[in-house]
Amino acid sequence: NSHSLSEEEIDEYADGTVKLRNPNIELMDQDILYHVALGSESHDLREMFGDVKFVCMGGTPKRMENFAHFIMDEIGYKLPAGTQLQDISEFSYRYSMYKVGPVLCVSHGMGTPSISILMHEVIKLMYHAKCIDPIFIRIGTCGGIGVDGGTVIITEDALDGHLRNSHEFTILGETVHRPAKLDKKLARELKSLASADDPYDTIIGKTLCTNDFYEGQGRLDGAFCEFTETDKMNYLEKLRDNGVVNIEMESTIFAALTHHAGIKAAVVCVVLLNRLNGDQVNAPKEVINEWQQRPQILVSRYIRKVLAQH
Ligand code: R2B
Ligand code: URA
Repeated sequence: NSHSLSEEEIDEYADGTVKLRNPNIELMDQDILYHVALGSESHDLREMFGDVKFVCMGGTPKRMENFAHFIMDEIGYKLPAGTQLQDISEFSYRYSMYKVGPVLCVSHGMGTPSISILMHEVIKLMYHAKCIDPIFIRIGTCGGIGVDGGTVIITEDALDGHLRNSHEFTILGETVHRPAKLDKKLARELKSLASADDPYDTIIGKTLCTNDFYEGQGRLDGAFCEFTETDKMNYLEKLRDNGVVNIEMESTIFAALTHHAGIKAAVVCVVLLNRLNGDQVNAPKEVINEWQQRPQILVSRYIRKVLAQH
């Protein structure tokens, strides 16, 4: 019939493996994933990564190492006798990567350029390894807008600095926009796994993605500031009126690249401070460390639920 399929419907017809929307790759003798210290000929990527179902990424190497140990306990995964968890990308000196059975834990650094490089290589890794329907989840930190520190936020829509639900690329000197779409169903499912017993809130809302932590997020405490506190508050209130509940620095590119690759994705961040009350991140280190486990706990509930269904 003349009914045309939406992009979501077309995804369901795929065999689940990650398709590369780049014809050049299969014509190459080898593909070196330089920044994660892997290669399609130097490593048997299918053997090493073919069973990956979840790709969890977060900013820092340490947090992702902690998550790898945590998820190992949670899913009851046993490393082969006599082996230890290893940073697969150790010798890139750029990112760290740990594999715990079906869960790949990768650090992505701060901001768009850093996570963008990593995502090109991890999406190609999924392709070379022939992974079936991998789900990507970013586990991060953020500033809240009218939301207290310790709250967990699942991103509903990722907005750029102009409040557009897309990511702006500059390619060959041209501006290109790609939709920053996350999987709404996945977001709702994650939200449903928040427990009434959790001693903190888990909410869904819009996320602003910026290219800077200081002036770019309306902070008064950077090395420079050429706006007033009133300008700042007007801006934050405008964000809030548009449904924005948090600010971080990777969600639009993360959403745009996963969507472009046909990969289901979600962003789950913990709030480090309520930006309506200040700019400095001044919660004690132990408190922040505990807060950073909260997105991991939610994602682990999701992973366990999915694994239990198979
Ligand atoms: C959240 O925290 C980092 C800045 O402190 C940045 O990577 C982000 O998105
Ligand atoms: N990460 C951000 O990008 N902004 C904050 O305010 C806190 C963490």
